[in-house]
Amino acid sequence: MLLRNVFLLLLCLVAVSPSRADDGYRLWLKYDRIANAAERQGYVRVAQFVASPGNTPVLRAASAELTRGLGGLLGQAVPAVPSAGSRTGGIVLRVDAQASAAGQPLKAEGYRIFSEKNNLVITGRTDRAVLYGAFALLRQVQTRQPLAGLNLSSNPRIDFRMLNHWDNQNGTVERGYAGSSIWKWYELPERLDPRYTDYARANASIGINGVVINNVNASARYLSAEYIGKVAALAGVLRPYGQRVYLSVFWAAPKVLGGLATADPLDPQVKQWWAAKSDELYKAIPDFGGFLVKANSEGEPGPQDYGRNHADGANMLAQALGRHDGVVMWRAFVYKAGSDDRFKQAYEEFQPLDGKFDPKVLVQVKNGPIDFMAREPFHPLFGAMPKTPLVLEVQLTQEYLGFATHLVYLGPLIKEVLESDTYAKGPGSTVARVVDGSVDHHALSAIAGVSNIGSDRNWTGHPVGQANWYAFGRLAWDHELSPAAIAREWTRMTLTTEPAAVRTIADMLGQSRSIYVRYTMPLGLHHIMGESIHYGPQPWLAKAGRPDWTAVYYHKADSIGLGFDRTATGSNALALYKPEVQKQWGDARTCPLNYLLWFHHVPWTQKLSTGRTLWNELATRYYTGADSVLWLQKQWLAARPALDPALYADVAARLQTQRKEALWWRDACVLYFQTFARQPIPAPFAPPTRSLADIKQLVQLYQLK
Ligand code: BDP
Repeated sequence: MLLRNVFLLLLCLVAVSPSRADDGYRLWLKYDRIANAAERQGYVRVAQFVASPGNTPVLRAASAELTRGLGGLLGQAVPAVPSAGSRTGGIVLRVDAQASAAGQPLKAEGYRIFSEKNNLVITGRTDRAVLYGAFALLRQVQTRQPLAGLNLSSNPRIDFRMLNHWDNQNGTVERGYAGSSIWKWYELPERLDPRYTDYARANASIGINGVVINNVNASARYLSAEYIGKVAALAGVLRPYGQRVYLSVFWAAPKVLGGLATADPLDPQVKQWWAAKSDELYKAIPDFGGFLVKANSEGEPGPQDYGRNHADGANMLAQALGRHDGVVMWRAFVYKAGSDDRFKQAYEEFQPLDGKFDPKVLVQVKNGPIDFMAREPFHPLFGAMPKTPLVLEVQLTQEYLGFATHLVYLGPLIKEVLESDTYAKGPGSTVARVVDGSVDHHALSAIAGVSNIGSDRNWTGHPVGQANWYAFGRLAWDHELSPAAIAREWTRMTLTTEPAAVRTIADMLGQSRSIYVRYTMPLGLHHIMGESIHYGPQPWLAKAGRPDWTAVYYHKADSIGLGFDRTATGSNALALYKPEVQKQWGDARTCPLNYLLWFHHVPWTQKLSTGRTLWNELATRYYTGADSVLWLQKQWLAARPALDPALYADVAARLQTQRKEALWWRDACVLYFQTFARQPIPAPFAPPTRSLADIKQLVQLYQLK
């Protein structure tokens, strides 16, 4: 009897666990054995060993990744050897100060992969370049591209490719939805969680080379001797993977830590405090990257507290870095209470300072003028500060895009900003080219993504959040890549290589952001989400700590119409853009519908280019947007046979929540705006079955303490 039971139990176990459930920990670096034997053999012929004559920590990391990755993919050991000798059929890592591609010298981090005497050579001018080449070669195999005869080269278009962690010293993450911080400050510097290395590998695989490890709302603690030791330990893990560590700094640190009476940037003692602090940092971390600063923004202290401006503050820090090879990234996310239009404030404070910044300073600008909305016009500072290198900051953590609950692939959002034309130096002066320095010939260039990474086993909470980390890195390296191609690449590496499923999933990813916009803030609506938590709809929010934290400030619904007039008859924020851009958006009759309510107060009865009135179009978008979540569910179901069961179930469940919450958004917004438009829900859509009061109550729950 006992034996029979044991037998049955074993049978059950075999039946329910055909393979180890995919918990997402390995991200896109899965390296599972290629199932098709013939395909595998094709790779085996050209990847029999990895020869690495150089021996730096970075090259050792590259070689280890290749032996691990190829070993897994090919299902057999791929040994690392010091030199190829007379052997062929392997991979050779070569640092070559003269390395070039197509007759052009490679950049310091650019790589080339080519065939030589029946070996594949991965070369570049630095060991970091070779590391990036190693990951590129692995990507070829993971996405099943041929290796034989490969001739591939790539240069990064932007120098500093940064992840900004909004992680706090107490382990929480500001706007983090994937658990707590991955940094374990109380264990550092003695214990180095193995997860740090896997994090560094993932970053390196997509070309990220800088990590700001703490929140922009910074604690002074990180600048203490005790914490510098901890940060140095982390820097030691990231260094072999080509990543430098940066710190967000608390402006008043000289007071809090140094006991000074002031943090005035022009005070000699303050200057001296920062210079000594920089020396201390560089002694512990010789390749320390520099400082990120949020000052005089949302209550943070800053130079304006002493009657100085942002340039005074940033330049003082740049001078404190002195001879060290570091930079200051100074954020332009500032807005004051009481202005007629928050849209204009960063521009008004920063644009006049163009030309006043130290050469080591970059000004970091969010993609849009308000705050990481699901769709924003590009920030008017892009193209308006030709003498200052600008960092583009995008948000990967989905603060305003459904947390880790809604499936939203951000590749299209990031690309949309990069492709926007500022017309700063004529047509083609895109945000991408402003940021990569090519429009104004800057020596420094940088891009930053606010991280969506946390302690959840799968790193990002929503499995598709991984695609956002991935797409950010790939676009930071090369903004010419297409988000669709990146989605396919990520899907192949992470989920499945089955062609029909790859198409289905990439299609879902490609549509997901515009679906989200449709059921939350269509036609250019913005900032109508739940107060403080920024989750769910709250378009009726009329009272908050400040007027520009309400929803009514932005949508301006009244009996006549909807939207914020930012033309000359309104706040005139549109005038901050070049005339060509003003022309695109300035006339309500020709303004693209995606931006309409960003710039115009449009009558409810106004006919739009779709042939519908504003009210009918708005309702149609809310209804079709919410119903498109059903389409996402159908697609996901269609891909099911090609997916790991645990992963399938995880996303399927999140999609159910997404559908439910898309209906909240739809019902909340159509019922609320209907009180102004006073028109019926257009056919063929059925009016919501609940009342505005019902939905308010539901959403209000999220505001309860
Ligand atoms: C806002 C977030 C806030 C951040 C701020 C920032 O709600 O938590 O501190 O951005 O970027 O969107 O500084």
